[in-house]
Amino acid sequence: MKLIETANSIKTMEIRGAGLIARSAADALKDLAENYQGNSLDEFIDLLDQGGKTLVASRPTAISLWNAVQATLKDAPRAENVEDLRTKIVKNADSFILNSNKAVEIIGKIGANRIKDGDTILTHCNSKAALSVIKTAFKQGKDISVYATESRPWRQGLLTVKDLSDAGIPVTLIVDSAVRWIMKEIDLAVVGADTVCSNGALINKIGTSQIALAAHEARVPLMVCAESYKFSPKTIQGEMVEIEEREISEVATNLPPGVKIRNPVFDSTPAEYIDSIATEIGLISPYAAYEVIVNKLGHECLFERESD
Ligand code: RI2
Repeated sequence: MKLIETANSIKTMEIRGAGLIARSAADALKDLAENYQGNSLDEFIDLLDQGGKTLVASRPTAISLWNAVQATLKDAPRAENVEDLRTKIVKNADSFILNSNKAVEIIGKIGANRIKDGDTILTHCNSKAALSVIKTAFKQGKDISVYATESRPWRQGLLTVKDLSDAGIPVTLIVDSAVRWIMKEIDLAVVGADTVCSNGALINKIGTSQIALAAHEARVPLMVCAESYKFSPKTIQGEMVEIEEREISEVATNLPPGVKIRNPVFDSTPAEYIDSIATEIGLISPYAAYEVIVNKLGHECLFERESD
């Protein structure tokens, strides 16, 4: 079943990146809806609900996944019959995917306005939204260069340097621990987002908060690139974001007996270290996160929480 395959691929990180896992989840629910053979609305709703829960459970940190499931299934309580719900699910999934891709493009344009000719940019991990900003600035003819962190343990930095070099952008790979040393050459740090909390804190790839500290110390602005579905309605209700800890074998194997390993893959950067967040609805202060959640994601999203 495509939904189970998608959930497994998200878990094993064959499908990764907070935006892509969200779009894949919407697409998997669409497939589930299109292929439902029965004629019971209750059974159909249960199936979709279970499917949504399976997808959300595949990775715990990025709220984009939860928001994608909510956006796709939002009409379930109002559906009149199986066909009506099927049509609504397909429409919602298509519109989530379309808007998500559009958002990445718009963020590229908005964020690129903050990049000046001659800038040296630092980026972390592999964020489509952050890369959209950098590539848009380059396409505008700005003479820029990029430092990309390796991003242990998955080394997503290798994807980033390939993407940037394919686009013709001068790029240098550094190990994660070189960030503070390199910071004196950096004009702007640009990172993606897995979750933005209602207090403006950013949850992103492990190491982001160290980059933020080093940037703050060197008075280098940190710009976050986050579509509005990366903002978390759950945090408005006081929920903490669960930080995923992955398999320790991703870090090292064959260590001496008794040596422990931990592998947290995200960390939290407080709002005070963030200069701006480029979203598809404009460049905002991290302190405006609450308004994005309420105005853009809406009370409907908060209401849906009751059925969790
Ligand atoms: P886009 C990634 O997580 C990184 O933390 C990246 O900053 C974030 O998702 C956002 O990526 P992972 O899936 O949505 O590599 O901007 O753990 O592509």
